[in-house]
Amino acid sequence: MKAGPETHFNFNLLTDLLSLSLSPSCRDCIFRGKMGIIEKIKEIEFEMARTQKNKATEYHLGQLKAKIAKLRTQLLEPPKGSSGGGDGFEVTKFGHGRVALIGFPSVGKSTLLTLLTGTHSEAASYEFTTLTCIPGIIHYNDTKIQLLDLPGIIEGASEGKGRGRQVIAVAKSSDIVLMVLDASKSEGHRQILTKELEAVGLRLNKRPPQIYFKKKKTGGISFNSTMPLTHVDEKLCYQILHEYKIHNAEILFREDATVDDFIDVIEGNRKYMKCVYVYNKIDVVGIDDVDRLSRQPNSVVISCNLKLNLDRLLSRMWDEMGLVRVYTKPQGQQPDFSDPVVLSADRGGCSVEDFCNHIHRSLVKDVKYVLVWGISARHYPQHCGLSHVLRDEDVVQIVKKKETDEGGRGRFKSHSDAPARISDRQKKAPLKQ
Ligand SMILES: Nc1nc2c(ncn2[C@@H]2O[C@H](COP(=O)(O)OP(=O)(O)OP(=O)(O)O)[C@@H](O)[C@H]2O)c(=O)[nH]1
Ligand SMILES: [Mg+2]
Repeated sequence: MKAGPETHFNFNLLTDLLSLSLSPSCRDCIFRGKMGIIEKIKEIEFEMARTQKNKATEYHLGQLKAKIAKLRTQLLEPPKGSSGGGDGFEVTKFGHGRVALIGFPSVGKSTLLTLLTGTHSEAASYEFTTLTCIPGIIHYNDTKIQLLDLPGIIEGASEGKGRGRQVIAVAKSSDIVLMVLDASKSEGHRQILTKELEAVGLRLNKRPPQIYFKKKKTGGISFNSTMPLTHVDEKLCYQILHEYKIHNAEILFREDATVDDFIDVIEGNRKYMKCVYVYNKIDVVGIDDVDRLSRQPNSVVISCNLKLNLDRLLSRMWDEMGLVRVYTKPQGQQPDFSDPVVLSADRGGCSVEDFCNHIHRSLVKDVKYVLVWGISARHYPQHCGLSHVLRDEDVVQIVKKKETDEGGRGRFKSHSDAPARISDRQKKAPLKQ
């Protein structure tokens, strides 16, 4: 295998590299390749910091942002010719949702996991107590939610410091992130962690930008917007597209988006996730601080040692996950409230069709209509079709098609019982003379 200095790879630690069964010269090449990209990013960041922000430098800054986004994507790409595996924390998905605990070392992630799930995870006052991913299960509202305790991450995690990249990869695979912060430490930690997660394409508590973007084969670039744009203009977009070597595309801005939003849309690999900021250790700070922290957006204050506010944390987590429990009701019987079908918008959708598919793939074609009781119904029971969107705690009874429903009745039947091939039909007895 020949690897030039530009080879991209996603191994995180130098130790990972040393454990590879590659020749020393090859390892050296890969290492230099990665360092090359990180250095290039640093150089561009330095140039951006030096450049004054004004109308004249706007286009230049936009181009630099696009360059950084491209390099970051390169950094995340698996090495050519490999399966992209590497040494990650593989934990099988279990339950109806997955929640990852992300935070600096020694903020109380393992203590929280032990409290919420009953699964023991080593907790100690020294940093980096946890070295791998430890899963636990929260039983909440008739559902099972997988909670993952992860090693602490530090600044520079997105570039591979510590085991940062593996940790962030697990965070990406989860449904929501609980960012655990130490209430007694600097508030800057929240920004640092958010920046680290943003650097690898995670967007916390944001919705995808309302920009339509489609690459084309010919026809040049068509640029349109449904409202006046204050952050970008046509020329800036052209320059960014030029940076990506895109010369034919259709673009429609449906909101007053920023340059970063536009780059996110071009890159197309961003993950938009909900995040709850959990301030732990409120037992060691004053009541004023607790009050201030609890008023920050998407924040919950807790204390693991005193078991304060944990029920609030669970209910907040539940709300953010948006799980929809649907109970089934067999015809003529009471609903089965013990075992709900759990749906969610992120995992396949919440329509009646998704509900049927959840029970069995072949069910949808047999459904005539469903009867729905609950918040989503206008009156009880409501006759609904497959496209009806269900809400949490709805009760559903499926009414199946009957034989006669398929092909009409009596002489309107679309298919008779007669055999399809004429040769198979029985001849009528000849009329008597
Ligand atoms: N005062 C106080 N200390 C706490 C609280 N929760 C946890 N701790 C302490 O914080 C220290 C670190 O807790 P851990 O649960 O190991 O923290 P961690 O985030 O898992 O740390 P790493 O695994 O190293 O990343 C332990 O000594 C805990 O006793 C709390 O609510 N209040
Ligand atoms: Mg831990």
